[in-house]
Amino acid sequence: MKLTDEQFLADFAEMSVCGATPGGGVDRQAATPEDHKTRAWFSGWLARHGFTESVDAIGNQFGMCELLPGRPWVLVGSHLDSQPLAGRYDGAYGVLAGAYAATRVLDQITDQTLNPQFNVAVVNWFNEEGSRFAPSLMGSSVFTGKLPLEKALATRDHVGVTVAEALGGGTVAHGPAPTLSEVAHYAEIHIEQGRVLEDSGINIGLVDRTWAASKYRVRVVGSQSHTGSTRMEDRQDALYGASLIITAVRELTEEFEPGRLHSSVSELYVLPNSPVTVAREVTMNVDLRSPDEAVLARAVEMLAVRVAECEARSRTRVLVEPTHSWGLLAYPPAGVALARSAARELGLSYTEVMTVAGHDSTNLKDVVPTVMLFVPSVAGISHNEMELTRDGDALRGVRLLTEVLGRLVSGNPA
Ligand code: HGY
Ligand code: MN
Ligand code: MN
Repeated sequence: MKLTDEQFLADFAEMSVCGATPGGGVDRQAATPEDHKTRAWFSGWLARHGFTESVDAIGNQFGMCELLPGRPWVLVGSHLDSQPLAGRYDGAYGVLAGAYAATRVLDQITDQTLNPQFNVAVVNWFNEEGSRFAPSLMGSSVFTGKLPLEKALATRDHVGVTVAEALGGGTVAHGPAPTLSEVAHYAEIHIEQGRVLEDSGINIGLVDRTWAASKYRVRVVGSQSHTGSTRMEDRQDALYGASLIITAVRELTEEFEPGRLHSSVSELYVLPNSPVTVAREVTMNVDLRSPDEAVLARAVEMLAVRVAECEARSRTRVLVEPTHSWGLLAYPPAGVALARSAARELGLSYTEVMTVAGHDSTNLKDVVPTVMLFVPSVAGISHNEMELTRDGDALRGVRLLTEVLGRLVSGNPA
């Protein structure tokens, strides 16, 4: 039985029950019970639709269809984990779209309208979000050799649980998963998480470049004391020092033309976090992004100067540790050309776009011929329960991904 568009929407709604939140979103941070539940749902879906499941040592989940034993694989997918109190579409849409595209390509092979040159696998990359376990893009970073497996498995969440322990709570590595050297192509579709497509009324984004990103962990070390009795001039208030840095990070964007630098501090841990005790230590993140590497480098330099000023003013010690970064590498032009040709054939409107967010394809594109597609996000809202991609846009994306995947699997990009 061939899978219909209605079935896609029904499957998406059913999957979205896993980790559902009262406000209409999902909360499935990596390797939590909610993530394990979603993975188990996907595992059942793969089994019902004829895929063989395998899971590698970092928890990347593959649905494999080996058509030509020994031949390389075309991978298609995204991620099922989410941010806290997040939307239903970020990542999960791309995994289910990939599964449907793969199923439809397999139907074409069965019908003998497509002659495969490669094997096909759908992938759910582990911990793309990096909210519980930093850094983000963890599963695809291990897969592409950018992050050592042991380091990833030993990463702790903020209550001290390791990735290895959390994965063990519901995901057991099994089966021969594809490895990097066995992958011929990668394709991913994702919601835009911005509003370029919606504002211009265009169906599809052909992702040709990515913004660069630099992320840091910042520790502000002060001295614990009484909030009432300690003289102001004696205080070494870590939370005051952190608040000066938070303001400096935000105000850094005003030094550049609008849209050249995005900056944030979005995570804060305060010790001892008590109403009557001046904070002795604050740990927080800093996230800087730009479509221009020179702007990013300048912002990093300026931030170092401002952090030193905040440090002196608050009489604290500030330690800045880089945690994750990526450059402004382009997506392979051949993949963009293939996607453009496929969109044209299907009569879809399209435009080249930069991705501002990171994706698993950010990693894959550096080592494997990669195609990255966007569908519109209503009002550009993401990492929010209100995140929405309209059904028509979601279904158009599945059609395009099917066409792209079919061309990759047949070895015929034209
Ligand atoms: O953009 C990010 O940092 C995330 O990995 N999506
Ligand atoms: Mn995502
Ligand atoms: Mn995300």
